[in-house]
Amino acid sequence: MSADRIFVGGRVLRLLGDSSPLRPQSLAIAARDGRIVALGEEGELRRTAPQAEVVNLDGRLVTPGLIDCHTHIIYGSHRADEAERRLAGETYQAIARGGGGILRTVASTAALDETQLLRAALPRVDALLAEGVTTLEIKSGYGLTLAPELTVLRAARAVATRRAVSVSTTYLGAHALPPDFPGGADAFIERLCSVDLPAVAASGLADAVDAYCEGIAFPPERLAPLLERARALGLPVKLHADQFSDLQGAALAARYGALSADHLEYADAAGIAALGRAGSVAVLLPGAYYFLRERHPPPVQALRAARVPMAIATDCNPGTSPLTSILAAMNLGAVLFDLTTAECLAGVTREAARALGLLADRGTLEVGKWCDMAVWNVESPAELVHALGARPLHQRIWRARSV
Ligand code: DI6
Ligand code: FE
Repeated sequence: MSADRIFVGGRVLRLLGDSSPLRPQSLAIAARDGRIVALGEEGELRRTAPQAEVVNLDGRLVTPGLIDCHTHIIYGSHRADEAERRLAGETYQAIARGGGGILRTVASTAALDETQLLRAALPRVDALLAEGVTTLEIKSGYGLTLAPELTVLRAARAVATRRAVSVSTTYLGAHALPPDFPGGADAFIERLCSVDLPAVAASGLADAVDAYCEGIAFPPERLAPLLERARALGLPVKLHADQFSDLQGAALAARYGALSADHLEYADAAGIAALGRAGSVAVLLPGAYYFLRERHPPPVQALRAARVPMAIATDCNPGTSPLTSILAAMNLGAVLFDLTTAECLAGVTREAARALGLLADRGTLEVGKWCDMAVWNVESPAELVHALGARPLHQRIWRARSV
């Protein structure tokens, strides 16, 4: 198939999976209609498509476009005051039980309509795009009940109409128990299974379903029916699992063939083995770990041994991870979780795509995938990881267009 655009002169990291250590290749990349149609030697690609537009990358390092596979970027207001209270000695869990936490953001989110939510989120989205992000996952969850959840999901979808980025949406209805819900947690989950989840599925506004399996949220036995219902409705599942204690969230996620289990600080050996067998991705969220001053890092060595793929994401949310830098997330992953440069880079490309069920389409530079790329002003891949506050992006390419 003849190309309409050829990117030449790049030192390309394809992130194919055999990429440790990372060694850039001098490769030209030909695209047509936004997808990669060939990778190879410049002269050869030019000969096969003499009419194609040629873009010279001048020897720069090229990676797949970065993917932030876990964010809650649509929300009402900040909670910086709660961060101050935590530093003064209160715990995240105590603040949440006292009416702060997720429920406070639910209230500030309900105060905004879809347009206002989108407007509030766009500066955060722009910060990620300025670092080479070309695909962004956005969870609902600060709507909580059906109508506001649909509003949040619509605002999430609208991001992709306002910016050159792909958005993958996740319904997180089981994020917190609405105060005074008649019948309590059992009745709430029953309502999600019978009404909210089917309505969200029918709306087409969600690409996956997530749930918050946590002491301050829902225990695994309550969430099992919800994950089962999601699968029956044809939606893949994800799970916030084992962040503050070992609730056997990893095993629950694996049982439902989850695309990913996220956090995993306290996941045990059986849970990790189950994730390995299920092919689920471990999404590590070092921003939340850092902001909460946690001391118990996720079992990275055991995840490696069990061959569980590891992704890294910002978890951008106002409570536990007000982080809008995927490069900082990579650095925190390296410094706090001992991840290698290759793991950090794969964690925001190939494995992040896998965590969204989108690996067939993106996450590596291969024929047939979207031509989503980040072009960097750095010599070596390690510079992308081992810096904070640098602005190394030269150019973001989304679907073969420089944006
Ligand atoms: N994701 C979440 O949704 C929660 N933690 C996490 O990693 C809670 C976020 C919040 O406190 O608002
Ligand atoms: Fe989260």
